[in-house]
Amino acid sequence: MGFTRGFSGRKHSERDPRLPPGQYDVGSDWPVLTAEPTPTLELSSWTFTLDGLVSTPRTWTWSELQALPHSAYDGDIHCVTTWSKLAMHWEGVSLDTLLETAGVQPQATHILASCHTGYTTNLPLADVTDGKAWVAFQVGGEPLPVAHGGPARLLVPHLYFWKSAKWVSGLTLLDHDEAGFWERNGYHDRGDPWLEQRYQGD
Ligand SMILES: Nc1nc2c(c(=O)[nH]1)N[C@H]1C(S)=C(S)[C@@H](COP(=O)(O)O)O[C@H]1N2
Ligand SMILES: [Mo]
Repeated sequence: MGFTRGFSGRKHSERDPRLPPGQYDVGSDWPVLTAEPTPTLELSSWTFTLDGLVSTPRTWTWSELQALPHSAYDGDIHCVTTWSKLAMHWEGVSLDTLLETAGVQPQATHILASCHTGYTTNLPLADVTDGKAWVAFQVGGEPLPVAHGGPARLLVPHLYFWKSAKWVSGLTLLDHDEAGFWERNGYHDRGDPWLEQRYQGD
């Protein structure tokens, strides 16, 4: 309550503690940022594949993915162009579940995420394990809209949102780092919003 806040001495200008430095709250808006044409993907032919340094390369169909345990993310997302969207509710399948099924080889250190559209983004394996990343297909209790990556996208909310590849088609596990689309074009390799890792050299 603003009333209580006033008495506890908080200033009106105080930033929402959920906003990383340099970010603003978009409120109920949700900007769409897409570099490539938006695809139309049929659920009947949709797949998600884990390959590279896994014990068993695996491909899931839409119904196979849906049959796995779902898990939720309640929290915020942060775009490098300075907007953040707070208190979202997402559902999907944890990447832990998928990686466990495929079996991660011990040499694997990084992943390169691919999309049905050709977009790519790279991440350290440690940033997509231990409950930090999802293949997400619902937001706010509704199917993920196509413009936002539906039917399914990668969701890695603790990093800038360019890491959350829309229309994700799979991850390749690697023993080295391989730059993705924006990372080759000047964006930071890791993209931690709390450290303002926006561009190479930040
Ligand atoms: N396939 C694909 N995924 C993408 C992008 C893109 O251009 N293509 N843009 C990224 C960027 S820069 C951001 S900020 C978010 C935007 O997601 P939104 O359009 O759902 O807000 O998607 C990320 N994932
Ligand atoms: Mo972005």
